[in-house]
Amino acid sequence: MTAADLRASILRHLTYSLGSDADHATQHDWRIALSLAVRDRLVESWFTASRATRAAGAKRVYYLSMEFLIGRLLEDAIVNLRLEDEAREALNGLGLDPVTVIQDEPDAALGNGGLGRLAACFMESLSTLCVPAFGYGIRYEHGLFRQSFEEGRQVEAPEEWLTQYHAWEFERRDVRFKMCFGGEVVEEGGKTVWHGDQAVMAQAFDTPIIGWQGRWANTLRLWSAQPLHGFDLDRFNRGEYAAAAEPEALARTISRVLYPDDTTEQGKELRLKQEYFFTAASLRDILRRFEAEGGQLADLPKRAAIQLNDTHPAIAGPELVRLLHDERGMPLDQAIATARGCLSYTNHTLMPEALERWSEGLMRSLLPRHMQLIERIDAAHAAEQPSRNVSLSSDGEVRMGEMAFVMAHKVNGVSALHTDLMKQTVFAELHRLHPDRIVNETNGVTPRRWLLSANPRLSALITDTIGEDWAHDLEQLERLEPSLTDPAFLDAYAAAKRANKVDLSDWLAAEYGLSVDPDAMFDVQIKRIHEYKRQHLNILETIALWRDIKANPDGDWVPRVKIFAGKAAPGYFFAKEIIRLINDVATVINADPVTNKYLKVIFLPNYNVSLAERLIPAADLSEQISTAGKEASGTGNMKFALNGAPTIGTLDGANVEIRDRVGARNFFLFGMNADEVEARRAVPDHARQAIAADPRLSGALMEISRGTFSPAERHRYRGVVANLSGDDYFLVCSDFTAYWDAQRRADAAFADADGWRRMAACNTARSGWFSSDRTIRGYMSDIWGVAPLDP
Ligand code: NBG
Repeated sequence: MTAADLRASILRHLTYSLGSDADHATQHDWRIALSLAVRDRLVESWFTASRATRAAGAKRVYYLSMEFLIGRLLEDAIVNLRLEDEAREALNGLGLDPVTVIQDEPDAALGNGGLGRLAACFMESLSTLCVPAFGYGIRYEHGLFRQSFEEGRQVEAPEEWLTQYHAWEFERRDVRFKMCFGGEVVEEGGKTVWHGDQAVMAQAFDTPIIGWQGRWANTLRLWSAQPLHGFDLDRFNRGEYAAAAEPEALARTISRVLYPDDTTEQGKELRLKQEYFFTAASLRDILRRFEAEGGQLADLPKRAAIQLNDTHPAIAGPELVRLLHDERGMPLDQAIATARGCLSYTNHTLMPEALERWSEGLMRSLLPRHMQLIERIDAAHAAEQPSRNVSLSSDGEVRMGEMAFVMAHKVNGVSALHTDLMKQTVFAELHRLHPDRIVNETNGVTPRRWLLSANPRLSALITDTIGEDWAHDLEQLERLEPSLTDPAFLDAYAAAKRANKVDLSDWLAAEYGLSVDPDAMFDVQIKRIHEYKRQHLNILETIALWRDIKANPDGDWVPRVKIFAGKAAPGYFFAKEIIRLINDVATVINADPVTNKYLKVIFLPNYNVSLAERLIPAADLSEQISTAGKEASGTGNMKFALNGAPTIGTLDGANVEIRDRVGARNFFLFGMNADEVEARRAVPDHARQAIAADPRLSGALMEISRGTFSPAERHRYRGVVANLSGDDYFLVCSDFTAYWDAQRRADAAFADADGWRRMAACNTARSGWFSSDRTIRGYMSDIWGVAPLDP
């Protein structure tokens, strides 16, 4: 396709799809017209892919996930279709600025954090690798809330991404399933039948996800909840307008909002309904497709690999058994074995509060047949494993992690350390019974979005140096190794980073009126706000540094800009306190004329995928400072390393594997490891001891206590200080001194400009293994048993 073809197509869509006249078209109109023109190109690959899959009778991957944090799609599609030059030329020719048009797209935030973004990276890699796959999830009307600050406090507003026309999706009015809840289970003619008493319709919306070079596209199928019948005309005619619309409003509630929390349960009943709704609709769709293609039920595992992304879709176990046994007459044992042959489960966290449990009472009232089947599955497992010491429900609760484990043929962790800890802790007993079931698949990120399109300058340098195959074969980055001692390469590498930092500085100035020095170290911590991720460790170190600079303003300080971004769950009080504290500290430090040229603190609002794409290429230092044993993997850590920001971090999650690959000299390690964390926690008074031993730490805590950052309300952070100097479960104080020392090592390293650029470039050259293409290949061979197709 030439630029002229694309331009013609844009104009055609502007006129005939949007009914808009070029003379009066808005930015939004042009963006939609461009999106539709690009979408036309990808539909061809989409059809080719599904024809090839049917012709080969190939096994498909079904990725069930409550979250797909896809972000913007237009640029991804343009890059993967290799239309960058054509799009730029066509838009310029129409008098439009390509960057502004692309940035006009809302960021689809249908996820909370790492788990949802991983699902989006996986979808892109599955298409890149030409693996037949569907992603299944929920088409939330409101994605993750929009965050702003009022006097430093987080304020949440609904995300309205769907108020704009969503150009990428196709509504499938013919793909609708009736989903039931509640009711009763009866025996009818020797069969067990569940009669639900509430029902909603699950309506499919499809978004094609295009892979590298447009060779293949898979479908992201999101379910929207709709009423079975329109509205109540009788009531409407009686003038009861609100009541007439009630059934519709109730039905739609199910796909209204994404639960803004990745660690605790909320709105229990509605959440369980959401889980069942999308899981059951997806299974119905999978079986319909399988039967339409003439498959014999016993062969289902040969044709369908169903991946459960965390426990949210774990109800798939009993539901699939129900569909096979109750609805299709397969004997129960065989139904369990068949379901297990299809299902596999990824665990994404060991945090106890995130391992879902549902009260048996709620389960019985919402999903009465499933509760019976869970008991049958448990009994069958007990019969197979007489020495078992674990059951699917206890203390009146159904344990979804155990259930997913028992119903899966493979269970995976997301980094080497996390997988080991799974075996030793939460799944120790089940691992003893099924020693071959747990496998590791260390996470990865798609290099197309996270390097090629997010960082065009570095990408161009890499392509100039080793050719362009790295974009789909990231381990080729190793071939940069000889250039790591080439001054010309390192100069160009440093120039690309500096230009990215200038871009970010300009944007910070334009958007927020902040002025930062692009030659300072950009030290970045961006992720959900959570105590285990320890943003408060970072801010304590910032306060201590500020005090040291103040005490010795003529010292040889390395200028730093501390950048934070991230959302706290609305109900997570302590995390919101941390946000407010960072904002308060920023206000005081940024206004200090003595320290100003050395230290700035910025908390950017409304962190999302697009903001990450802007920050990561400009970062110098990547903060990955979780309490060891708590971060399952991390994927931001990989994006930073790939973009040449060395990590300051603990031996946690995938940090361990990143350090092994980039080399210990190119990673600022500090702190206790997972075993030491457990031992330290057993020391009574560990926090007080740590505070007494480090005057910098006690000084920083003292500033907070005395109200330096909250002059109008001196005791504002009493709770934070009490937590840190008391229980300090996440061992912020005990790791503080080691963290401080690591930061000073980072300063010294940064002051040596040549050494630093080599270290940064080493991170890029040695991070090729962290591609989600590699992760997907691992799932294909270890879990799914699927092969790529050749379109
Ligand atoms: C998150 C972990 C991260 C991990 C991602 C993706 C949840 C429940 N877990 O460490 O906290 O990288 O999953 O695996 O979101």
